[in-house]
Amino acid sequence: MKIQLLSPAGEIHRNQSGIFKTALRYAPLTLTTLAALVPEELHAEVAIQDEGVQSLDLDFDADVVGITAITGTALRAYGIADQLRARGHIVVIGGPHATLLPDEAAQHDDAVVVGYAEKSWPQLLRDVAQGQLKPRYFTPTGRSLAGVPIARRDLLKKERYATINSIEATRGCPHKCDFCVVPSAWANIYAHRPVEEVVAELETFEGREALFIDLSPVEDVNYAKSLYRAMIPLRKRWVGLSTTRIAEDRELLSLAAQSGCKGLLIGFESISQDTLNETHKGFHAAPEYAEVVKKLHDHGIGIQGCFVFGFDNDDEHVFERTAEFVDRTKIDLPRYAVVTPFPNTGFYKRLEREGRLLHQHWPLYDVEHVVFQPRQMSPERLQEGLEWTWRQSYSWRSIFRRLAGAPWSILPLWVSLNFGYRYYALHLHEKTGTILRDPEFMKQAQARAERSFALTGGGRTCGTAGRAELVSGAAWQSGESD
Ligand code: B12
Ligand code: SF4
Repeated sequence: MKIQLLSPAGEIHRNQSGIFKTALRYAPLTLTTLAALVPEELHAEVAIQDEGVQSLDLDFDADVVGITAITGTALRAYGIADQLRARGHIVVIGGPHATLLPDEAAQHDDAVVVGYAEKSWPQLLRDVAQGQLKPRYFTPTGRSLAGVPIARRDLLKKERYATINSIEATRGCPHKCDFCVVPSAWANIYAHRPVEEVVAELETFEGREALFIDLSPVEDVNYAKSLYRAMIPLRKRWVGLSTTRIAEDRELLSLAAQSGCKGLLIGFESISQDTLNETHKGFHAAPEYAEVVKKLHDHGIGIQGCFVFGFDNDDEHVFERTAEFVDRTKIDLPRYAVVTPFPNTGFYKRLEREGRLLHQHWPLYDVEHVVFQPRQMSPERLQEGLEWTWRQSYSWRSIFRRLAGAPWSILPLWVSLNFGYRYYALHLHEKTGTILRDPEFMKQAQARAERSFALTGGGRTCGTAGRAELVSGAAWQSGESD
C-alpha cells in the first residue's frame, strides 16, 4: 500500500510566500505520528509533505491520501481533496477542523477521522486493505497514551525546520476557556504518556534541544514533577507551553529549570482580570503576571507571552496598554492575536446567537484577521490595533527594553527569535488586507439571531444591538471601512 500524508498551510505560514521564517518553525507531530501508526503488516510506503516547508507536489502515486486540517487550512485541504478524489485517490481528512465539523469535511473525502487517531487510523488502513472503508471513524482515546509509537521524524526534511525534536508528553487540557478549541474538539481528554516512554523518546533525539508541544502539561503537578525529575540526567535544553500555574509551585518551577527548561509559551491572553474571568480563564491572575515573569526569569527561563485582542471588555486603549505592559514586565517574545471564534467553541456559539460573525470564510480564521463585530470598536480598528501592537513591540526600542530583562544564559536564543518575529511583525499587514463581510452569511446570522431572540423571549441584548448597527450601517452594506 502507498500512503501520502499532506499538511496544507495557510497563507501566512506557507513555504516561501509566507512570513513565518525557519527560525520560528518547529516540526509539527501530526504527520510523523500518523506515519508511525501505520500497521506493519501492511508493508506500506509512506511519504509526507508539509506545506509550511515545501510546495505541495500533488502528482504522486498513492492508494490512500491523508490530509490534516485546522480551521485556517480547511478550504485549502478541501480543494486538494476534491482534486485528488477526481483523480481516483482515496482521500481521508482528519485533525482539529474535521473534529469540530465532521459533516463539512465529509463532503470532500471518502472518510473522515474525528478526534485522536491512535486507534482509528490503523483500523481505517486495515479496512482499506480489505476494501471495507467506512465513511466515518471515531474511537475515543483513554487517559493514558501508553504505547504510542515514536514519531517518524526520519520522514522530515529536517534542514527546513528550526528543530525536528518536537515531542508530546501530555494531550488535551482540563480547563475550559470559552474561546479555545481544545475543550470543544477534545472535551474531557487530559491524557499522559508514561514518563519512561517520554524519556526513551527524548534519548533518540540528535542534539540537546527538545520542544514540548503539550498544551497544558503542568496541570497534573505530580506528573509534571516526575517527568522533570526523570529528565534532569538527560541534560536537555527544552522549551514548551505552560499556564501560570508553574510559577505557583516553587518545587515544580525549580524542577523544570533543573531539567533544562529555557523557555515557556504562556497564554496570558489579557491584562484585564474581568476578561479572564468572563472567558473562564480566571485561574490566571492578571495582577500577578509581572511576578510570574520575574520568577521565571530568576530561574533562567524566557517567556513567549501570548495576548489576544477583541474581547468584549477591550476598548481602543487595549493595544497601547498591552504593549506598555509587555515592555515594562520585559516579556521576552510577545505574540498577539485577535480572538477568533473557531467553530463549535462557546465563543463562536455566542457570537452566532448575537449575529456578530461577519462570515464563515475559514482561511481568515487564522487569528490574524478580524472575523466578527467587536463590542467596543469597529472590526477595522481592531485589525489596525493588532498590527500596530505587533510593530510596536518589535521596534528596536521595545526589543532592547524587553531583552534587558532576559537571563544572560538564554539571550542568544531569544535574540534570534526576536529577529524572526520582527520580520513577521513588519510584514503582517501585507498578508491581512481588508475586512471581509459576507452579506448572505450576515442575513442568515440575523435570521438565526432573531429566532433565538424570539425563543428566549428576552429583552434587547447588547448582542442584538451590535447586529442592528452592523446590518443597517451604510458602511457595511457598501463594504467600505469606517
Ligand atoms: C504545530 C502546530 C502548529 C504549526 C503547524 C500547524 C499546521 N498543521 O499547519 C504552526 C506553528 C505553523 C501552527 C500555526 C497555527 N496554529 Co497551530 N498548532 C500546532 C500544535 C501546537 C501542535 C500540532 C501537533 O503536532 N499536534 C500533535 C499531533 C499528534 O496531534 P494532532 O495534530 O491533533 O493530530 C492527531 C489527531 O488530530 C488526528 N489527525 C490530525 N490530522 C489528521 C489527518 C488524518 C488523515 C487522520 C487520519 C488523523 C488526523 O491524528 C493525530 C493523532 O491522534 C497544535 C496544538 C496541539 N498540541 O495539538 C496547535 C493547533 C493545531 N494550532 C492552532 C491554531 C489556532 C494555529 C494558528 C491559527 C494560530 C497560532 N498562532 O498558533 C496558526 C495558523 C496556521 C495556519 N493557518 O497555517 C489550533 C487549531 C485550532 C483550529 N480549529 O484551527 C491548535 C489546536 C492549538 C489550539 N489550542 O488552539 N500551529
Ligand atoms: S486556552 Fe489553554 S488553558 Fe484554556 S482550555 Fe485552551 S489549552 Fe486549556
